[in-house]
Amino acid sequence: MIELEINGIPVSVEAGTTILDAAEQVGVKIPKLCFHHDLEPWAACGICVVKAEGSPKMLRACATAVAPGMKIITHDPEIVKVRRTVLELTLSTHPNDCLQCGRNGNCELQTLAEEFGIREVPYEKRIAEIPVDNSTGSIVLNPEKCIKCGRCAKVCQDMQGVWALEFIGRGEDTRIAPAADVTLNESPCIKCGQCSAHCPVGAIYENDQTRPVWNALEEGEKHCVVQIAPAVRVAIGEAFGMEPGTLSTGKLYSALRRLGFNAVFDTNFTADLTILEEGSEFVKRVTEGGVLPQITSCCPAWTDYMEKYANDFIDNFSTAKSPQQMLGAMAKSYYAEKAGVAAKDMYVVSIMPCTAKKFEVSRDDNMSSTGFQDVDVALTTRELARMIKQAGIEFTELPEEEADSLLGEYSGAGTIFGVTGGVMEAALRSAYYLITKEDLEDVNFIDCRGLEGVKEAEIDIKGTKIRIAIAHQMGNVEAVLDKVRQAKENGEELPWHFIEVMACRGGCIGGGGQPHGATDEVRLKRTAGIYTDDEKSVQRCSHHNPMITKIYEEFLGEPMSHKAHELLHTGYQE
Ligand code: HC0
Ligand code: SF4
Repeated sequence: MIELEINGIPVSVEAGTTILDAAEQVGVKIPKLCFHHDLEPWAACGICVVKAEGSPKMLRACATAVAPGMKIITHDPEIVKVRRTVLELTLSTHPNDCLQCGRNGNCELQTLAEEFGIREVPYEKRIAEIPVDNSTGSIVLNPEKCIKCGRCAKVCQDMQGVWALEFIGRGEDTRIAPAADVTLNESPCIKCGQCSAHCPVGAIYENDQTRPVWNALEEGEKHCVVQIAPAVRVAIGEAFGMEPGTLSTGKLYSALRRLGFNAVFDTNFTADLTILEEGSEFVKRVTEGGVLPQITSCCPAWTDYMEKYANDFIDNFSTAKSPQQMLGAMAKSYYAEKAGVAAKDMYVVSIMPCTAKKFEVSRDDNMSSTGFQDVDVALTTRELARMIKQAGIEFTELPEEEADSLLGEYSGAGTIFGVTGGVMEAALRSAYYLITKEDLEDVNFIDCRGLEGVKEAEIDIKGTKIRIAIAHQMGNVEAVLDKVRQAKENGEELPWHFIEVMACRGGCIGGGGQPHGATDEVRLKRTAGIYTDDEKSVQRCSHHNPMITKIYEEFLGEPMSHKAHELLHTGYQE
């Protein structure tokens, strides 16, 4: 342990701890802009400067490790003056249109300007005039607002391994853009939205589609139904001051009814349906000698990545649509029939923790046999939080309601889709039954859980050994794919039979459309909320969801039936 003093307070921390983290441990907050706990520090902005006794120059707290006996001063008039200058210079190249900004109220620059009492900026205002890029339909890049902190590029390169964003230009003209200055849609971007989740200001944000949803609700011409994704329920509370991980499912159902939706459904229901389809597909591949390893396809950023960069795995991809798409297809067929509404008059909205889901709804291959796009609009958790506020709904005071039963009842297996390893764990719970016709005594697959980048396990299903891998955070995925490629090339035994991939760290709970401020601490709290939901569920396995049984009996026939294929399966671009 290293002993030091911060503002005269003795502190003892592990070797390698930065001054910034050591200060946080004694309740001293050092301002930061380019630094984010997910990323390696690179000391770009200079706002975190501190003094160390005996050091001739100020140190950057984010990138300087503590040393024994250090005496650090984090705040004095001279330090505050330096920080103010950093802020004033940043503000001199930043527009003053906070009132119309998507980050109004939770912008890190705005907060600092308020804390420092900035009332005027003594430097000439120089705003870059570069057009807004909304080419992806998922995320919007507004270069005017960029403060060149570099977080977005770092997250895209280091965490996601995508390299869609980088610094281009020199000197004053340096800016963040896709390489070669193409549009985002022409770039390698996979629309995961992690850049928007890490941007401290309003330079990259979700494509706000709340207007068309308001219009549909106001006009009342369409039968509007809504679904909520697994991970939304443990994060939306944060937008209303609740602790990360607070389970808000019942309040969400009430809020959506108050917004005017005709029916409130749950994506967890179709997560259960996905397991029956994808689990049966897996069992078929294993028992009948299909292409292995089977790879999950429900994360649209991962699907985009595979189609662009890992096309050799196209036959490994599960053909099961994602739960979001399945719910749309079931709403416009089974539910529409029951409700006596024509599919053309249905308007399906989904609330997702994800920006790439906006892209998924418009993929051509998700035009189902209903003849209509499965889901009309996908909103992020952040967009729904704004709609709830606009409607004057006090979210924390809402009563707990139930979802509409036809497409709303779910098992614990459905809810754990929201965390890394959850789709695999849910699939294993049912694959065991599908292979043995017996139920597991213990449904908890602990090896599937946690934030380790790649998790592996071997499961013995009454003599059939199934090897699985789970990867999350896009940058961790290539190594897994390479291992499969190598085994194939060398004619060796495949390392795994089944692989789950989620593009975001922690799975969907860490999605690019979730409330800002996710760190591993927050991700773990959201994850705990999901497992609580699983544990308190009456049914823990998808095949025990009574509404799933009913839907097969009444409508789909059996998993992988012709009808199920038409409605619930898809294909990928060569
Ligand atoms: Fe997910 Fe999903 S679990 S991708 O992370 O499979 O976005 O929450 O809705 O569709 O269910 C996101 C979350 C979903 C889908 C489900 C899957
Ligand atoms: Fe990179 Fe994801 Fe942002 Fe695209 S959405 S620029 S892939 S971080």
